[in-house]
Amino acid sequence: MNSALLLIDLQNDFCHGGALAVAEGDETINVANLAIAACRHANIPVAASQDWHPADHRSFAINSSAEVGTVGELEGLPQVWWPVHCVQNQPGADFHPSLNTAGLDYIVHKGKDSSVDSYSAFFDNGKRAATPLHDWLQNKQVEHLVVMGLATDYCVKFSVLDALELGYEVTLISDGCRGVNLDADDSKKAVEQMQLAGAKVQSLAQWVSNLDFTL
Ligand code: VGL
Ligand code: ZN
Repeated sequence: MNSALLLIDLQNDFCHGGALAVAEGDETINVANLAIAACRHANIPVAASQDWHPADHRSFAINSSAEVGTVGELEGLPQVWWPVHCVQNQPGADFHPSLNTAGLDYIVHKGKDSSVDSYSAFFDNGKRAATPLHDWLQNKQVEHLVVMGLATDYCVKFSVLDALELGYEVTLISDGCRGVNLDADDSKKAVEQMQLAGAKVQSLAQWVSNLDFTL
Protein backbone atom coordinates (compact mmCIF):
# COMPACT_ATOMS: atom_id res chain seq x y z
CA MET A 1 0.00 0.00 0.00
CA ASN A 2 1.36 3.44 -0.94
CA SER A 3 1.89 5.82 1.94
CA ALA A 4 2.37 9.58 2.10
CA LEU A 5 3.44 11.83 4.95
CA LEU A 6 1.16 14.79 5.66
CA LEU A 7 2.64 17.59 7.78
CA ILE A 8 0.03 19.97 9.13
CA ASP A 9 0.69 23.71 9.54
CA LEU A 10 4.29 23.70 10.81
CA GLN A 11 4.29 27.48 10.60
CA ASN A 12 5.84 30.29 12.62
CA ASP A 13 2.56 31.57 14.00
CA PHE A 14 1.88 28.23 15.72
CA CYS A 15 5.40 28.07 17.16
CA HIS A 16 7.24 29.94 19.92
CA GLY A 17 6.70 33.69 19.63
CA GLY A 18 3.98 33.30 16.99
CA ALA A 19 0.56 34.93 16.94
CA LEU A 20 -1.23 31.67 17.86
CA ALA A 21 1.66 29.91 19.54
CA VAL A 22 0.99 26.34 20.61
CA ALA A 23 2.82 25.17 23.75
CA GLU A 24 5.91 23.16 22.69
CA GLY A 25 4.94 23.70 19.05
CA ASP A 26 8.62 23.95 18.05
CA GLU A 27 9.23 20.44 19.35
CA THR A 28 7.32 19.03 16.39
CA ILE A 29 9.92 20.33 13.93
CA ASN A 30 12.66 17.82 14.75
CA VAL A 31 10.11 15.02 14.60
CA ALA A 32 8.98 16.30 11.20
CA ASN A 33 12.56 16.46 9.90
CA LEU A 34 13.19 12.87 11.04
CA ALA A 35 9.94 11.78 9.40
CA ILE A 36 10.92 13.57 6.17
CA ALA A 37 14.33 11.85 6.20
CA ALA A 38 12.70 8.46 6.70
CA CYS A 39 10.30 9.15 3.84
CA ARG A 40 13.12 10.19 1.51
CA HIS A 41 14.83 6.86 2.20
CA ALA A 42 11.64 4.86 1.75
CA ASN A 43 10.46 6.77 -1.34
CA ILE A 44 7.36 8.03 0.45
CA PRO A 45 6.03 11.36 -0.84
CA VAL A 46 5.77 14.25 1.61
CA ALA A 47 2.98 16.83 1.58
CA ALA A 48 2.63 19.82 3.89
CA SER A 49 -0.26 22.17 4.54
CA GLN A 50 -0.07 25.86 5.31
CA ASP A 51 -2.83 27.83 6.97
CA TRP A 52 -3.01 30.68 4.45
CA HIS A 53 -5.49 33.39 5.33
CA PRO A 54 -6.23 36.71 3.62
CA ALA A 55 -5.84 39.65 6.06
CA ASP A 56 -9.61 40.14 6.09
CA HIS A 57 -10.35 36.56 7.16
CA ARG A 58 -13.44 36.54 9.33
CA SER A 59 -12.12 33.87 11.73
CA PHE A 60 -9.91 36.67 13.08
CA ALA A 61 -11.66 38.10 16.13
CA ILE A 62 -10.83 41.66 15.10
CA ASN A 63 -12.58 41.22 11.74
CA SER A 64 -15.74 39.89 13.40
CA SER A 65 -15.96 42.30 16.35
CA ALA A 66 -15.43 39.39 18.69
CA GLU A 67 -13.10 38.45 21.52
CA VAL A 68 -10.17 36.12 20.96
CA GLY A 69 -10.72 32.63 22.32
CA THR A 70 -14.50 32.88 22.50
CA VAL A 71 -16.91 30.99 20.26
CA GLY A 72 -19.45 32.49 17.88
CA GLU A 73 -20.92 31.72 14.52
CA LEU A 74 -19.60 32.39 11.03
CA GLU A 75 -21.95 31.91 8.06
CA GLY A 76 -23.95 29.34 10.01
CA LEU A 77 -20.96 27.41 11.37
CA PRO A 78 -19.62 27.46 14.94
CA GLN A 79 -16.44 29.51 14.97
CA VAL A 80 -13.67 30.02 17.51
CA TRP A 81 -12.43 33.60 17.18
CA TRP A 82 -8.68 33.58 16.62
CA PRO A 83 -5.98 36.20 16.80
CA VAL A 84 -4.74 37.35 13.40
CA HIS A 85 -2.47 34.51 12.23
CA CYS A 86 -0.94 32.94 9.14
CA VAL A 87 -1.66 35.85 6.84
CA GLN A 88 -0.66 35.00 3.27
CA ASN A 89 2.95 35.90 2.44
CA GLN A 90 3.65 37.25 5.95
CA PRO A 91 6.49 35.83 8.09
CA GLY A 92 3.97 34.25 10.48
CA ALA A 93 2.68 32.07 7.66
CA ASP A 94 6.15 30.81 6.70
CA PHE A 95 7.20 27.32 7.65
CA HIS A 96 9.32 27.15 10.80
CA PRO A 97 12.87 28.10 9.73
CA SER A 98 14.27 24.74 10.90
CA LEU A 99 11.84 22.66 8.86
CA ASN A 100 13.51 20.83 5.98
CA THR A 101 11.33 22.38 3.29
CA ALA A 102 13.64 21.03 0.57
CA GLY A 103 12.25 17.61 1.52
CA LEU A 104 8.65 18.57 0.72
CA ASP A 105 7.07 17.29 -2.49
CA TYR A 106 3.82 19.20 -2.29
CA ILE A 107 2.35 22.16 -0.45
CA VAL A 108 -1.37 22.74 0.00
CA HIS A 109 -2.77 26.09 1.15
CA LYS A 110 -6.03 26.29 3.08
CA GLY A 111 -8.21 28.96 4.67
CA LYS A 112 -8.03 31.30 1.68
CA ASP A 113 -11.79 32.06 1.63
CA SER A 114 -12.46 34.90 4.11
CA SER A 115 -15.95 33.70 4.92
CA VAL A 116 -15.18 30.19 6.14
CA ASP A 117 -12.46 28.64 8.30
CA SER A 118 -10.59 25.60 7.07
CA TYR A 119 -9.03 23.42 9.73
CA SER A 120 -8.77 20.38 7.49
CA ALA A 121 -6.20 20.21 4.71
CA PHE A 122 -8.92 18.59 2.54
CA PHE A 123 -12.06 20.75 2.94
CA ASP A 124 -13.24 23.99 4.50
CA ASN A 125 -15.22 23.65 7.74
CA GLY A 126 -18.54 23.68 5.86
CA LYS A 127 -17.26 21.10 3.33
CA ARG A 128 -18.28 23.58 0.65
CA ALA A 129 -14.99 23.47 -1.23
CA ALA A 130 -12.12 20.99 -1.49
CA THR A 131 -8.40 21.75 -1.65
CA PRO A 132 -6.34 19.96 -4.35
CA LEU A 133 -4.77 17.61 -1.75
CA HIS A 134 -7.03 14.60 -2.30
CA ASP A 135 -6.49 14.77 -6.08
CA TRP A 136 -2.73 14.95 -5.60
CA LEU A 137 -2.75 11.91 -3.30
CA GLN A 138 -5.05 9.93 -5.59
CA ASN A 139 -2.77 10.70 -8.49
CA LYS A 140 0.03 9.06 -6.53
CA GLN A 141 -2.27 6.15 -5.60
CA VAL A 142 -1.77 6.87 -1.91
CA GLU A 143 -4.00 4.82 0.40
CA HIS A 144 -2.25 5.36 3.74
CA LEU A 145 -1.55 8.74 5.29
CA VAL A 146 0.93 9.36 8.08
CA VAL A 147 -0.13 12.60 9.75
CA MET A 148 1.46 14.92 12.30
CA GLY A 149 1.71 18.62 13.06
CA LEU A 150 -0.12 21.57 14.56
CA ALA A 151 -2.54 21.80 16.12
CA THR A 152 -3.71 18.42 17.46
CA ASP A 153 -7.15 19.68 18.48
CA TYR A 154 -7.90 21.68 15.30
CA CYS A 155 -6.13 21.22 12.01
CA VAL A 156 -4.62 17.80 12.72
CA LYS A 157 -7.92 16.44 14.04
CA PHE A 158 -10.04 17.74 11.18
CA SER A 159 -7.52 16.59 8.56
CA VAL A 160 -7.37 13.10 10.05
CA LEU A 161 -11.16 12.77 10.33
CA ASP A 162 -11.60 13.92 6.71
CA ALA A 163 -8.85 11.56 5.53
CA LEU A 164 -10.59 8.63 7.21
CA GLU A 165 -13.90 9.67 5.68
CA LEU A 166 -12.23 9.83 2.26
CA GLY A 167 -11.13 6.22 2.75
CA TYR A 168 -7.46 6.59 3.66
CA GLU A 169 -5.86 4.50 6.34
CA VAL A 170 -4.37 6.95 8.80
CA THR A 171 -1.46 6.72 11.21
CA LEU A 172 -1.18 9.65 13.62
CA ILE A 173 2.37 10.33 14.81
CA SER A 174 1.64 11.22 18.42
CA ASP A 175 4.98 12.81 19.32
CA GLY A 176 4.79 14.99 16.21
CA CYS A 177 1.65 16.82 17.38
CA ARG A 178 0.92 19.58 19.88
CA GLY A 179 -2.43 21.22 20.65
CA VAL A 180 -3.96 24.63 21.37
CA ASN A 181 -5.88 23.28 24.41
CA LEU A 182 -8.37 26.09 24.99
CA ASP A 183 -9.61 23.46 27.46
CA ALA A 184 -6.77 21.54 29.09
CA ASP A 185 -7.75 18.11 27.77
CA ASP A 186 -8.73 19.13 24.21
CA SER A 187 -5.73 17.40 22.62
CA LYS A 188 -6.24 14.22 24.60
CA LYS A 189 -9.90 14.17 23.54
CA ALA A 190 -8.92 14.89 19.94
CA VAL A 191 -6.55 11.90 19.86
CA GLU A 192 -9.28 9.68 21.33
CA GLN A 193 -11.74 10.94 18.71
CA MET A 194 -9.28 10.23 15.88
CA GLN A 195 -8.63 6.75 17.29
CA LEU A 196 -12.35 6.02 17.61
CA ALA A 197 -12.81 7.09 13.98
CA GLY A 198 -10.16 4.55 12.95
CA ALA A 199 -6.78 6.24 13.12
CA LYS A 200 -3.81 4.24 14.36
CA VAL A 201 -1.66 6.16 16.86
CA GLN A 202 2.09 5.56 16.90
CA SER A 203 5.27 7.37 17.89
CA LEU A 204 7.58 8.30 15.04
CA ALA A 205 10.07 5.66 16.24
CA GLN A 206 7.37 2.98 16.13
CA TRP A 207 6.32 3.93 12.62
CA VAL A 208 9.89 4.16 11.31
CA SER A 209 10.79 0.80 12.87
CA ASN A 210 8.21 -0.85 10.63
CA LEU A 211 9.69 0.63 7.45
CA ASP A 212 12.06 -1.78 5.77
CA PHE A 213 15.28 0.20 6.14
CA THR A 214 17.31 1.75 8.94
CA LEU A 215 18.03 5.48 9.22
C1 VGL B 1 -5.31 26.21 13.28
C2 VGL B 1 -6.67 27.54 14.55
C3 VGL B 1 -6.84 28.41 13.50
C4 VGL B 1 -4.46 24.98 13.19
C5 VGL B 1 -5.47 27.06 12.22
O1 VGL B 1 -3.54 24.93 12.34
O2 VGL B 1 -4.70 24.05 13.99
N1 VGL B 1 -5.93 26.45 14.43
N2 VGL B 1 -6.24 28.16 12.34
ZN1 ZN C 1 -6.25 29.61 10.79
